[in-house]
Amino acid sequence: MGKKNQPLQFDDDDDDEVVLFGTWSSSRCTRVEIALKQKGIPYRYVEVDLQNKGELFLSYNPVHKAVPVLVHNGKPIAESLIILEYIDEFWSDRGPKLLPEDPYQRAQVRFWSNFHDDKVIELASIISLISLACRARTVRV
Ligand SMILES: N[C@@H](CCC(=O)N[C@@H](CS)C(=O)NCC(=O)O)C(=O)O
Repeated sequence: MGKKNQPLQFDDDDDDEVVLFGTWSSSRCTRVEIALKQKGIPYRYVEVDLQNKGELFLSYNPVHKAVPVLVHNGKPIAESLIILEYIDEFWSDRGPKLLPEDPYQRAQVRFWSNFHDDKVIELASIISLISLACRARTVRV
């Protein structure tokens, strides 16, 4: 399972080296962790400091510079929903299917994934801004 904060080393003898670059507060990273755990895929977790992204991390996601990034045998995959599809396709014979077979049910899963990304994350950002503002006010009083 996830081995947090261990140095990043690739093992030449291991055919399936899986490293997840994430941030503890990101639900997009959590959904990738849940998928890896559901499938029973061992992985190493690297916590990324979003205020100080290292060169290695930036080289894995130079376009968006965002977590999560899954590095599978040295090959990076970015964007949480694309990572989930990759996990489901590459390890199709392991654990439960992440996407159901039925097209209507697949559409439902995609609808709620988009809802999470468009609405829930936006709402969470607003709540955390309000809570920061409240905390600043409390300190001043
Ligand atoms: N569409 C992307 C969004 C990724 C994203 O925005 N990640 C945030 C954390 S939740 C991030 O790393 N932001 C970069 C930053 O704050 O500098 C996905 O689903 O993976």
